[in-house]
Amino acid sequence: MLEKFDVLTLESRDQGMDGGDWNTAINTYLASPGYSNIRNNGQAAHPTSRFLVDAARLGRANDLAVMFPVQYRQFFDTPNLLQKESDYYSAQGYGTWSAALQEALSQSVAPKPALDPVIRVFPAWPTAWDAKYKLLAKGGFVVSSSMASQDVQYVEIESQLGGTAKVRNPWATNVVLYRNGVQAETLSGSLLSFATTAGETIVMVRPGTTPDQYRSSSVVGTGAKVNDTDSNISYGGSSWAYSSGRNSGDYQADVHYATANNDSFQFTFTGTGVDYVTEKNSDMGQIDIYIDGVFQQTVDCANPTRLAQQVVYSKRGLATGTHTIRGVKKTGQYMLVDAFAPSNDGAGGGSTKVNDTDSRAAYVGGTWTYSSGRLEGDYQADVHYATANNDSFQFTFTGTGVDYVTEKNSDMGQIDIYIDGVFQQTVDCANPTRLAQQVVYSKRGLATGTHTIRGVKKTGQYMLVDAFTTYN
Ligand SMILES: [Ca+2]
Ligand SMILES: [Ca+2]
Repeated sequence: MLEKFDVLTLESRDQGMDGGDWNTAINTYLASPGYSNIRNNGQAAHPTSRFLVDAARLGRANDLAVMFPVQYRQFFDTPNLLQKESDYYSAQGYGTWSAALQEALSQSVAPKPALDPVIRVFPAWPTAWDAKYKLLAKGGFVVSSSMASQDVQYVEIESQLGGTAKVRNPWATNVVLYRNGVQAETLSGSLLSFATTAGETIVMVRPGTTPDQYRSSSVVGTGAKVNDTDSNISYGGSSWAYSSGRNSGDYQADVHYATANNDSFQFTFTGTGVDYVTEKNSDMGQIDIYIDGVFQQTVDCANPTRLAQQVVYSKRGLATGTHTIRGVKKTGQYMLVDAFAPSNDGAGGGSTKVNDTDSRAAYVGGTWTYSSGRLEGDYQADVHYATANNDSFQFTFTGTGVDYVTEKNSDMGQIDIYIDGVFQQTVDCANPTRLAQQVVYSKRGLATGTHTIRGVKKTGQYMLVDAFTTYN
């Protein structure tokens, strides 16, 4: 597709061919509504907006560090992630979303029309985000590269058609080429050019490093699935086996499985949430789940028939940072790991925690009581609680998402949750032990504006409200 900045690119700038137009392009970008709305005000644009593609073409990595999380909220409004457009569902936004991701990760752009394209790795990728990719570039070059700790580790080019490859040097050093695994020439300069033959694989590294040392660089994504083969997953115990080429619908057709109780898995991720993805079947059973070493709950993977890619446990609302999820096999013949999906909901940027005492929270019914100075770990040490079924709370907020934060305990039960008056689901706050500041319900992807979340007590002795977290 022709982009707005196909005739004025990072290569036009770096090869001195922009004729002074680069500054005009940047000024136009900075003056655009997309910049003020998405970048400065945290308001997501329509899913089909190409503004993030423009930002990537202009090399605006720092802007995209803000805008990718803002715009991603547009894809959370339905369980299947399709975009709801009043009377139909659309997948169109994924095209522009993925185009922006690709342009941030990898570009092959010419300085001017009719000149040769130049491959650039991570031209607009936020440097704080470790990433690894493989994407097709112009000229039949399949490019892969990895960024870890703000450092481009290597560049690999698979030449499908042969011909000359031009690459913008991602380092300020010379570059050593390995051709089909064998060390070859060393190149210097900012713009690298070298011949390739069809079918040849060329790996580029800095002097003093080798391609092999980067083979296992880890990927920690946000929202994307991480397969069970990832190096950030460790399998504890002696009964683990790996099964690939499965026809059960698993992610990448493979799983790890254990047969001994107390064998365990652990996945380390960076983000604010995680999904554990596995199969359910009649020969599977219970798994104890821990987050950061703290027991959360026992999940049950038993089901009369086999179901693939089941999210049997989700955690949200963690502090931004590195966390672990651990599962311990308790019952059943098998425990499986298919994949994980670490997520980042933007907490810490554009999220606000609101205490249960806020004036926007309304408590309806005759049994509501306020309890303060609690020692249970509640937010600001207080909660509101009700004891009668059908008593309800309602919280009105402005934003695109909300978390309902409460306690879980053995004397708590089910709550029906409504958003803007529409029933969403029944959540269950029952747990053998008391757990504070639990996100029992999350909503994302609402249209920017004013919304309400309402909870109606259905079962249990108590229904509590500790806090809400709102998202811009
Ligand atoms: Ca898998
Ligand atoms: Ca509170």
